[in-house]
Amino acid sequence: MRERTILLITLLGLGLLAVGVAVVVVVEPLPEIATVEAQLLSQGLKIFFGIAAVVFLGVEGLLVFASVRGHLQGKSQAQVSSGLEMVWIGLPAVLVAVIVIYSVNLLSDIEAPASDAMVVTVTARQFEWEFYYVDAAVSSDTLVLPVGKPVELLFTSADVIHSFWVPAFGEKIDAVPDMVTSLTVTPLKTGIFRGVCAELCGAGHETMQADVLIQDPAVFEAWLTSSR
Ligand SMILES: [Cu+2]
Repeated sequence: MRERTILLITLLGLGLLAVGVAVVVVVEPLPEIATVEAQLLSQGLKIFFGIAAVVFLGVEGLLVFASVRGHLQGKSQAQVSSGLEMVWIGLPAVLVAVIVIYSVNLLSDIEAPASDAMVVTVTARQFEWEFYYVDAAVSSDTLVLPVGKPVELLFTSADVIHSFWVPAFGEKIDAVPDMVTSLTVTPLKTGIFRGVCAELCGAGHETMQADVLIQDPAVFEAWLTSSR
């Protein structure tokens, strides 16, 4: 009986490990990934979902196992050893500590400002965005970015609170009057990525698109020069 229990728990553990790895490999939490930061975020989310799947299935599995075994043995009440108590207090504590340390590191990687970043100031107003390329002194109503170069976007608002959200960036940031908020992005691939204002900002809010055009560096430089 004891050997069978050990075998069962070992099989359960291996099965859970397989589920965790499958979740991490298969489930893609973001709809699309256009930046290095979104890729880091996606990796983090996959690991959290993998851990959550293992914990959920493990706890439910043990619950069913204990209920069935207790029922078969005719016990109406569980008897708990203090060793087992230590395990179910200690294991979650270690797990949460690991997740906290990993999250803090991940967040500081994502938010780390790049020293060679191109600076673009963004002014939001009802119901449009204005992008200003500081070094080139160029204004644009569309955000155009080159692949591979880190960009620091500095947001403010001319009227009410708006929110810049491009799902493929994995991040969302508010544009607030009299305040500057920042977002660093490093584009990974070319394309047009849909974006919107994600804060209800008035009777034209739904028209406030924020699409981003990511181009090859040479094409971007040509655009920037021709916009001067
Ligand atoms: Cu808005």
